Amino acid sequence: MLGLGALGVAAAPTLQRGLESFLGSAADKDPTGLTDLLPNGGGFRYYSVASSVPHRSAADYRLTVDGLVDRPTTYTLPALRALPQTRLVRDVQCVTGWRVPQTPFEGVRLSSILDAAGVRPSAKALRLTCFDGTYSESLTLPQARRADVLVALRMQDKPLGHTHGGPVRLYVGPMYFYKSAKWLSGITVTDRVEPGYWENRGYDVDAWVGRSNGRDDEPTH
Ligand SMILES: Nc1nc2c(c(=O)[nH]1)N[C@H]1C(S)=C(S)[C@@H](COP(=O)(O)O)O[C@H]1N2
Ligand SMILES: [Mo]
Repeated sequence: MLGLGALGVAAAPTLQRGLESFLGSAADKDPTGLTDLLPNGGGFRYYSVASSVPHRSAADYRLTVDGLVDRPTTYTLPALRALPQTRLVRDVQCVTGWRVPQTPFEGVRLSSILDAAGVRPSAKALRLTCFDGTYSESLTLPQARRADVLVALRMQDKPLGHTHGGPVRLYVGPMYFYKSAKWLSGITVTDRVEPGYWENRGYDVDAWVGRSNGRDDEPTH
């Protein structure tokens, strides 16, 4: 009882603040799971909203594709490696401000995984889940089918290490880095967008870099 009461008191001022000040304080305090600068991380920061994340080896990793598809599929890591690989080099941009220029990512286009599964006509979106047991993300089908969205197996021309979400993470090139779910374990095709972890906490579902989360970097004419 005492614990619940204390929680209520602590939560009230937070709820009274609007989204803008939430996002403002987000930029200051960087609440999106930052724990530390990675040693030799080349500017990357380590993020995890889960306090500990199990390791998945090349032998025990699985990615399931299910939901509104004709052919639900489970991929092993060798199966993903055997598919055609696409390499993209873009700037990584976290919504809290840090940026890593020209970072190579390599993996299987999400669109080809969706085509192989046979997406049903009623489908509208994807729910992405992670083997940390906590994080989730979402994409609309048109977003997921873009050529710059990958199921990534490599980053910086190396196999994805555990800290960066290995062995497999999502890579959403045109969006803020929170869309790029680490430790990817599930792709479920759904009939509507189900907001992900940070989106349930005030961040934009459509997270285009420079055109979301209170930013509008379009040049004025
Ligand atoms: N599973 C999971 N994926 C995640 C996150 C997380 O906490 N858990 N954080 C996101 C955020 S906010 C960022 S900026 C990037 C950070 O990726 P990095 O740890 O490889 O730098 O991962 C994104 N994907
Ligand atoms: Mo982030």
